Amino acid sequence: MLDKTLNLTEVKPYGDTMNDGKVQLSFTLPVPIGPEAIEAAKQLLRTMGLDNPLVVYTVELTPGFTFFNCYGNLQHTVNYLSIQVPKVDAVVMDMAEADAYIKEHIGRKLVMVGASTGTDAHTVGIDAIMNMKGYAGHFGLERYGMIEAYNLGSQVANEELIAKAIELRADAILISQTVTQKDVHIENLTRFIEMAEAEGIRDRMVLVCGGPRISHELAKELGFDAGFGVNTYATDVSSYVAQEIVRRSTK
Ligand code: B12
Repeated sequence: MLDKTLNLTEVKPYGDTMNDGKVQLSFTLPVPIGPEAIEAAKQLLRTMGLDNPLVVYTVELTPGFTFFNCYGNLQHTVNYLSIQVPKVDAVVMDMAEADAYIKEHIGRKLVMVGASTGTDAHTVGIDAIMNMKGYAGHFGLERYGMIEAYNLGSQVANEELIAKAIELRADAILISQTVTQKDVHIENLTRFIEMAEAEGIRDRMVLVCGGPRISHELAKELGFDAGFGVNTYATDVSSYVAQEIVRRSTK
């Protein structure tokens, strides 16, 4: 709930009292532990715009490296009212509602094929969305009565995923990308879209990607229909895909 009595054009972090700007920060400096290290940390905090810098904890990680826990009062503010974030256009339904919606508006099971692609070996994200037991109290897509979910696992080549999606006549392809070092995810997702276009499935299937550094905005830029980041559940994906398929069929 938004506190409308605040000046939302100048929002600051909150700690003890409103607008005190209190921030906690941790970082490591490649210098030996000692008073000079603490002074260096304080100077950095001031440069970052933090008044009253306070180093509350230091520890030597290994000789020549010091870890810091610090507090300070942030001078900067943000204009909350000017913020516009591109968001996935869907009303989130729970599993029973999504199943009922698919039955009523589509009248058949939706087929969804997913994988963690390229060199990416992280499986927990795609499992959280697709596997029967799901994640954080939300069942995965395999549990849905009106969804046929195929989780191909990790390190799946784009070609393999596309071939399987064509074979299964999938309604949606779900890609997970966790490793983003040197923008490897951008490269891999871009190649996927190029292949999907070449195979003629770009507009036949709903293309979704997700991962800790994926936003809806980035996904759209790369040519996907939707993107999901952290704290996504199967309910978000099933609701979006079902409603998108209904939207497309009524166009
Ligand atoms: C577990 C783990 C591993 C395990 C993976 C085991 C497995 N079976 O998955 C192992 C040890 C194998 C591993 C290896 C590596 N890892 Co690792 N790993 C992690 C760790 C600790 C947790 C990731 C995780 O499981 N998160 C939990 C899930 C539930 O969250 P999630 O993935 O974000 O998923 C959610 C959303 O993003 C979204 N989502 C995700 N996918 C999808 C897909 C769709 C379609 C949708 C809709 C939504 C969606 O929904 C999910 C649920 O809400 C993270 C650090 C961290 N704490 O996050 C590092 C981390 C991801 N790993 C990292 C790295 C660098 C590596 C290695 C390169 C390390 C190395 N040098 O060898 C290798 C890469 C291996 C490879 N080829 O991919 C970095 C990535 C940094 C970056 N920016 O790229 C991290 C962030 C650690 C770090 N701080 O450096 N890793």
